[in-house]
Amino acid sequence: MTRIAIIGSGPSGMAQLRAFQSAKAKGLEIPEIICFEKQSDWGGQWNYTWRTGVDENGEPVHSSMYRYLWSNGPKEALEFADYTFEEHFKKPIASYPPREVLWDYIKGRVEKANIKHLVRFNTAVQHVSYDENKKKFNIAVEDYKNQRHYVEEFDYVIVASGHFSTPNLPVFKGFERFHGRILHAHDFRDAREFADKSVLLIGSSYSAEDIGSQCYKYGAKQIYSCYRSQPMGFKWPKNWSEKKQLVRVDERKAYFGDGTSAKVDAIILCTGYLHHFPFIEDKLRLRTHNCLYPLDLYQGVVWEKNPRLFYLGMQDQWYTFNMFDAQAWYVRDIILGKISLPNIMEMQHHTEKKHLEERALSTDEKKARFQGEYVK
Ligand code: FAD
Ligand code: NA7
Repeated sequence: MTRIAIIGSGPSGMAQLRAFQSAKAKGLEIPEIICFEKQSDWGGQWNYTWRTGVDENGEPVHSSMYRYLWSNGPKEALEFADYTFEEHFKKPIASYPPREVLWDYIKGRVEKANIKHLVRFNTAVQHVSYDENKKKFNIAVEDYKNQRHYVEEFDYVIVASGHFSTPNLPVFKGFERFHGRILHAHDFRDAREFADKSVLLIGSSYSAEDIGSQCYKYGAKQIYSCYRSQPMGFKWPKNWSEKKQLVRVDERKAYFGDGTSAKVDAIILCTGYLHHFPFIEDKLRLRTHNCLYPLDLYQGVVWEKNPRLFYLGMQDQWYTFNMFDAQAWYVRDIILGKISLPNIMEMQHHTEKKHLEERALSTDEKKARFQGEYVK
């Protein structure tokens, strides 16, 4: 029987499980599916943990979410087509729900579909390779619960391991001398730690905006944020000041590109994440920065050089859950033979064209619309 491995049971992996279950419910024969998940529950980023560093099994902690995180986009823009918020909560809810509410919603759909038994929890994928002769993938995993290492063969592999977990950690002059705490957004959990403190945020994207707002809300004395390319440019409260790029720090002070300096107690690097797939052999490994149309992935998901391998959710995300659904249903239909793919030259040509189109987008609105078109 054809065997499919899904790596990760976050929203993307869950979407893939649901896509196959939906075909099965309609009477189609589907391949054997096994989803490997290194955490003890599904939900990916939404499976919040107080931990930082390594988890109970010694694996890098996956979730970068923090205690009081609320949705940064309206729920209307991420609703599943086959499972509405109203169906789940049995009443209308606000547009920007807190983290726990969204986790509950994501889980509701897959619990209804009864597919949790397809996930092998506490099982980290350690190596993926492809055997050209057999035309099969070998996946080596560590099953932490049963203390067992094993290798299994698969016909298709779908990588849904996320890309907001491995911090991008630039270093600035003087960091080694600084007396306060330096951390990355990935390790930020609770803003109360910074009450009455002066906090410096490096970066000007989602994490800087939201973690800064959390610090403000929970009583930070003073907030500085600094940007490399573009300021966020919002109307800040009195105790939030936006500065040009950090140049250096000493024991207590930060020095900025505009010649000013400020005393700070803690520095939070909101400098984004790396696409990091140490468990995938080189010839199958996606290498990209955070963008809307990565190279090497036809239609954003098909590994062009071996179209039995797929990556879900690897784009920067204006859309999330419904984009993962569109990708998962598309991948399912390729595997079920309902969609055929063009040859590699045509796939590459198409991807390069879209990648260049993205580079020409000059505003956030254009970027959001570009991804909206992609999802359609
Ligand atoms: P993830 O959620 O990252 O899940 C990947 C899964 O793969 C995890 O369960 C992980 O344990 C597993 N995994 C990884 N490596 C392995 C391995 N080697 N072996 C086995 N399993 C593995 N989106 C929104 O829609 N709204 C928001 O408000 C929002 N806020 C965000 C805030 C933060 C701080 C971050 C970091 C992201 C936020 N997102 C938000 C985007 C978020 O990335 C998506 O909502 C979604 O979680 C992505 O789903 P995913 O399944 O692709 O990846
Ligand atoms: P993003 O959106 O990738 O943004 C990273 C930010 O970090 C961005 O402002 C970058 O500036 C900045 N950056 C990166 N490297 C540096 C250096 N070396 N110096 C200064 N600034 C730097 O990551 P986020 O964490 O904000 O968001 C990721 C996801 O988490 C997102 O989807 C949310 O849902 C939550 P740039 O503009 O490139 O100059």
